[in-house]
Amino acid sequence: MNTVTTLGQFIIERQTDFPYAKGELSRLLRDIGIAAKIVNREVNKAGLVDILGEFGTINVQGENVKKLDVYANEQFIAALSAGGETCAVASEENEGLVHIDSEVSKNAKYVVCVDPLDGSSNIDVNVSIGTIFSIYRRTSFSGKVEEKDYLQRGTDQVAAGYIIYGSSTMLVYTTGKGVNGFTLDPSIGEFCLSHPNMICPQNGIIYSINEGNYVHFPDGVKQYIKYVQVEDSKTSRPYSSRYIGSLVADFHRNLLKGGIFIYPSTMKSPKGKLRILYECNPLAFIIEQAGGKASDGFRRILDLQPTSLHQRTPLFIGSSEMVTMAEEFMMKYSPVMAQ
Ligand code: AHM
Ligand code: MG
Repeated sequence: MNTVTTLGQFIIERQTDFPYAKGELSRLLRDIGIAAKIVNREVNKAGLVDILGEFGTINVQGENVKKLDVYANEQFIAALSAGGETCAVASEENEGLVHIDSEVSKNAKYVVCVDPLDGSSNIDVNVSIGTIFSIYRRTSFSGKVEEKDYLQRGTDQVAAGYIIYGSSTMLVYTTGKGVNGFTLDPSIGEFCLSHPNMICPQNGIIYSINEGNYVHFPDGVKQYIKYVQVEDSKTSRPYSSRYIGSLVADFHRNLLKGGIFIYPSTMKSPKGKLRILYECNPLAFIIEQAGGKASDGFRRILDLQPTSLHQRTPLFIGSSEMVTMAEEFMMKYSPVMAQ
């Protein structure tokens, strides 16, 4: 008989990976799993209830906020507050830190970054969306958590993961000891281990980029796109272009099948679009743990030193050999951007 390992069981079994752990991180991951199930329930019935559409506010990035984004943000903050293992949350939906001041939480040793509902422009059209999270140890020892507790390099992440609300719902995470994926079985309401030890193929035949922005791309990216479109049977080119417009979904596909996702700097967004703390770092941690690579075109994403909560960076992420190749194009054709 096949035995099923639930996320809860798996987390507890893996607690021994951290000899001095007291179970706080396990409880924190469990809290995230609970919020994911609640958000999943709402995402699935989004077409049925009046929860879609513009919420009428503009988030800190200057973008329209949809109702489901607000809901997901509230659910993650509520689950993390109730769990008591996090003292503050940095979210895409909140300009400043959200402090959790309850007696149990205020001395908690972890801080969490979250993009509660990424790819929100896809909500209305029934296309996959996701949640991305990242966990750090707080660096200060007392008092209120400050922004500087968050301005840590990606290499300092304790755990990171994402939830994809797709044709099925999956939670994928790492604590720095490989990557494991869990699929939600709606009949029992549990995430069950379905993708143990996920490995990203070193090479792939998929490239994902919003090619509509081509004229605004750096020369290195333009030349790389030309390269992937040339016919060459030895390297299986031309590659296939796949772009969903939901980072989590594009990333997840490339993690499983091999491929590269690029969101470069553009003339409109010279620093790129995606945020370091709650989009790029968590996915970079996961891809490296799966044997892949993440870069800003020149530097390893996990080595970048963030200086503000909502800071952006260009992102080249996926199969290691593809990312290395794209970096070579950047160095050759856009060397001035390396500074
Ligand atoms: P969001 O956090 O506001 O949803 O924006 C992030 C999304 C990513 O999911 C996706 O990769 C990217 O924005 C798509 O941007 P574009 O429409 O410019 O291609
Ligand atoms: Mg986002």
